Amino acid sequence: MIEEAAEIKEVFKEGSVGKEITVRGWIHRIFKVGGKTFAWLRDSTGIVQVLLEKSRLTPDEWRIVKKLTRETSLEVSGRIREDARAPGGKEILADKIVVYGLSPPFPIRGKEEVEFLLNNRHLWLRSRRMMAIMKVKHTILEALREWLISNGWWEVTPPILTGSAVEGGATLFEVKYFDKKAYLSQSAQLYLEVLIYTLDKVWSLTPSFRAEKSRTRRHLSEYWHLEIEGAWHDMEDTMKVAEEMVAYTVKRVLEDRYNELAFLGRNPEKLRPALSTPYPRITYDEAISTLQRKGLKIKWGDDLGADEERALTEEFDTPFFVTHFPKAIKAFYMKTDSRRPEVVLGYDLLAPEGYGEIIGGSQREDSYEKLLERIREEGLNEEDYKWYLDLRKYGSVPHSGFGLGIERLVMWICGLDHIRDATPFPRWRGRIYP
Ligand code: NSS
Repeated sequence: MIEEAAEIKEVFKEGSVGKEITVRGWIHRIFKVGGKTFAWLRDSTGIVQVLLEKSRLTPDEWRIVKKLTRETSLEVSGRIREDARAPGGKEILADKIVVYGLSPPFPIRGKEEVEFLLNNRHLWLRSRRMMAIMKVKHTILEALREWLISNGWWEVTPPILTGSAVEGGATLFEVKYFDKKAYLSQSAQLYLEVLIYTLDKVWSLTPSFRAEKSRTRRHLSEYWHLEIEGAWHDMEDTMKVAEEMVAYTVKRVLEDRYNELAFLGRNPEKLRPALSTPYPRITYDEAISTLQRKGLKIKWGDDLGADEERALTEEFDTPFFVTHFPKAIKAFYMKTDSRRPEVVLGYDLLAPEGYGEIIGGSQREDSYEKLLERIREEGLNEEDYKWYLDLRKYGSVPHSGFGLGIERLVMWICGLDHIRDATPFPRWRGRIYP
């Protein structure tokens, strides 16, 4: 077993000055002045300055100190003392060091182009920027789970290998499955719809795959998808779930990750309006009039693209819903509005400041005949959806659900201008390294 060491954050606790401590991590920065070497040591909890002096170390240790480089991993023991110039105002005066892995010159120095950093992603992930984003993402996932579990939603585990499309054939990834064809899941929705007959209110967090042809700032080909499905829930019921869950998540991030947001250059205060619910709701019809008023070329029946969404977000400083889209631009499973059969009981939740859609949801068609009709209209293979239709045959219930793109949420909360940094190993339009 490897002996225990303290976390670097311990150095900065009150009353730590004068105490002996052993910490370990990687050298984040190093500079040598005269007979002294200053190494900033990094672990996941912080960065501490370590002062290495010849007089306090053995000749063997000092020989190693002279070879120390950035990203070398090491363990240091010494006394904590105050130093106004050190990060956090304290440093460790080293009495002992053990080097684990000496690093040759680190390829990333600080002024590299995006492409270079992507090609060295496995090393760039050690940066404080990526660390901050990953910590925010952790807190987002923690808060979402917390909210769902404390509100009585059951976590379930749908498959990734699937036999049919949920969100249309255009973005399906096909895989060879023994002597058959299968697909990578675009959404767990159809499986969650099965499971509400057992558990009423279910949710899952899974990877979803979309073979998006275009390269945009907000599309990945693999992303983390949080989905919920509730029996006895109409559209409005799940909109409430969406806004409460998002508001709680923002609250938790502001409580726990304020410093990370600030480090990322995100103004945390811009998120504060999102703490108040309900979020505004506008219909698709209203969205179209607003866009036309703003001079965009769009007519009733067109889908809202990134530009249209961005223009709408200028109207709000919180997330907001757009509801009742035309049936023709939405998925086959959405229930139509009985008062207006040309629109569906579907909604998107858009994040402000230009971010746009983070959630897509709807009430589901619960009539066997109507669903069958929609499947035929869309030219889908009836045989593939036989089991899905059965759900409307054996004790159908009104039900609704939604899917939230985790990286979209991370992007907005962190204020990122590209979705790729919302995930450590981004995949988009053919890119699969490392
Ligand atoms: O296509 S969605 O709008 N809706 C569904 O997949 C439903 N079947 C979910 C459900 O009701 N259970 O995708 C849901 C969300 C969408 O709002 C985005 O936030 C995210 O998934 N999404 C993506 N994120 C990143 N990259 C891509 N390509 C992407 N596509 C959707």
